[in-house]
Amino acid sequence: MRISELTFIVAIAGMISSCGKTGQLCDVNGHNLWFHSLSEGKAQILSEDKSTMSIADNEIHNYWKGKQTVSCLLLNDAEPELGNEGYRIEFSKNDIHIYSNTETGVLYGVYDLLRRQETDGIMSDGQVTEIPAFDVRILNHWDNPNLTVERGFAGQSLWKWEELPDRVRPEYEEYARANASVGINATVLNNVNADPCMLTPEYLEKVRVLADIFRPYGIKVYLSLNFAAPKHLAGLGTSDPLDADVIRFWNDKVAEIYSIIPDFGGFLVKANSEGQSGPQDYGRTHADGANMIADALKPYGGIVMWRAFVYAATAEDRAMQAVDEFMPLDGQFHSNVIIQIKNGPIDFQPREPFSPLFGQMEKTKMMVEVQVTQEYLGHSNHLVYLHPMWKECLDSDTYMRGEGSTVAKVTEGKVLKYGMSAIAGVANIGDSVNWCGHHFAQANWYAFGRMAWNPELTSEQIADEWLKQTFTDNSKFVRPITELMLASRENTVHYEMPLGLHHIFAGAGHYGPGPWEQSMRRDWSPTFYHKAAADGIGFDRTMNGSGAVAQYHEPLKSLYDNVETCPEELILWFHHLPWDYTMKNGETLWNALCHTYQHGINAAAAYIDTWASVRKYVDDWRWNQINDKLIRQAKDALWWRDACIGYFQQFSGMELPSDCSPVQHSYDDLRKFRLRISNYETPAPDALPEYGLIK
Ligand code: GCV
Repeated sequence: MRISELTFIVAIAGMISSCGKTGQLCDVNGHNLWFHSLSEGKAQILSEDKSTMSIADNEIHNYWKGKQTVSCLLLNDAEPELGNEGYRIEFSKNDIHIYSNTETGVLYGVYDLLRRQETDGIMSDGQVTEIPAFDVRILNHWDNPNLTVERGFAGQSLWKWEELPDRVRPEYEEYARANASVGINATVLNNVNADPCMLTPEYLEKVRVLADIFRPYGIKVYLSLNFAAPKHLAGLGTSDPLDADVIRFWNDKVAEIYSIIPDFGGFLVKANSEGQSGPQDYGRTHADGANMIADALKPYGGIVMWRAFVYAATAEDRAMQAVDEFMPLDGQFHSNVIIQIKNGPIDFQPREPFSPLFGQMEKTKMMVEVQVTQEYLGHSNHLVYLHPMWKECLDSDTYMRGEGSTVAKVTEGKVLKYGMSAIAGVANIGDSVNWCGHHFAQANWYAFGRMAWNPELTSEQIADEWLKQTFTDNSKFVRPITELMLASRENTVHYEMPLGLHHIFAGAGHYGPGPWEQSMRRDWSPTFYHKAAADGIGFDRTMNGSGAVAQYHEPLKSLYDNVETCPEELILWFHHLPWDYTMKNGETLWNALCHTYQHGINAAAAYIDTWASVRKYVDDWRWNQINDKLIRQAKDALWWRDACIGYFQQFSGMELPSDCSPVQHSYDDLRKFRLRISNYETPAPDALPEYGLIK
């Protein structure tokens, strides 16, 4: 082994006693995230010296409890196969060595070691090598300069723009540390519905402060841009991407940004979508727009993440529009453009098939965008562990180049050679004391990072390690709560929109049910998606309907097209079926709907009992807060079932099966009142909104 430089860190063993390990109960507010068992519930800011190596040094010094001496060895590219961020840990009886080419890789190795310490992963001998699957593992914050967070349910924005650059809150470094500990290496600070002010010198100076704090933790800063910035900021008469003044504006703006933030990552762009400006305003294509920005970034190594979330009110089937719009542009995007695609073709629904675009573009880099914030999954009131949903997408086979071309492999750049890969998660973080509004929502932030590092990890493994670090490693707690977490996403599908139903939320808040709602735009109306009528329910996307199945490669196209082979959990996504259609188990579609909803409400009610059974393993503060939210979740599940079944029953004319619990809310009440969610954006951090009157 060639080791060009050696940094030696001596660990002090046995310094910390831990709540988690000893089973001792501490009252904590959740602010310590998954560092709970390390830090005994005390917030810790690390060393004064903010170099990456000193941070690594301090983490070991403060938190390593083992007997072995830990040393970190910087290889300085002596082992190219480890890349820029990979590391190797070698275990022996007396020593542990962490090797990496870079300081960031060493830091990742240190966090791996500490995770192993808390989750029984320390080996007496042997070695592990870790290399991240995706190059850019990025959080997307939908945070606005006025401190609101679009679809944020954990208080206000973490970024206190009015205080920056002068006042620097400790949470900024805590955020960086949390991200580094799970391998997240990038962040987009502002909303994709971007305020142009973010690119002004005043705001860039604020961004610089955050970038400086994040840098030693291996995190690069990116920004969302407003495509009309040349008009807004420079007073140009146009933002046409082929206009010479516009091109000059972006070249100058990018040069300015790099003079302030030399390792700036690049831009995220939402263009010609939901009212945002874009190249089509000037008769240009998405490729024209993306390439113009990409060319400005290229000399500095920056990238453009250009979103494929586009749809128009006029289209027959919103689920088809990304493919229709982007496929003709395949091959036209420059090498530093990557198309950012939501996991499903509509919009982060509790269950969607994977977006067919992942199987279609063969000459364009693509990345997955998942939503960590629970816009459509009960906000920060419901316990829903999202990793199973994301993994379902990543493991889906696109058949782009025959069997095995999963979404993960395509976007990792293993099916077609990409040279750059990325994955994004829309953050669920705010200034709430526990960061995410619900203590269990922290698991989704954690899981996003772990998945972005290694999409092969199972949901169970991630839940298990998160629970052990966040609460206790006592198996009497970990076993039942892991099971609860693993079932939680499917249960939420069951009580919100089973069997492939989608987009049946009330109003713009996307919290409670609104199956009866008709918006001014049909593609925002629940009735457009479920199409419940006397003849049945479901959206026909077969070759006899919208034809969306044709956007999938065989054998999926035929599988989805044929009602006999279409997976039942997606049957109403692809088919419109009569109420008495016979399901695989012999019951009618109506009865299957009722039973699935019932399953969901029973499961949500059972969470309360499971949580009661682990009462003695959890501190009072967190146990009570979670318990309150579980009660709310069970009530909401019932409300969802009553609303949907009550509404659909008008068309089916069929009775609830006798083994289902009776509907408890009258249909009139359900129509008149919505589940109150006090605010479209940023409800009070730890508030438990009551049922209320919102007409
Ligand atoms: C940031 C959905 C959400 C919007 C969000 C949009 C997007 O439509 O409801 O709040 O806007 O997706 O992803 O751009």
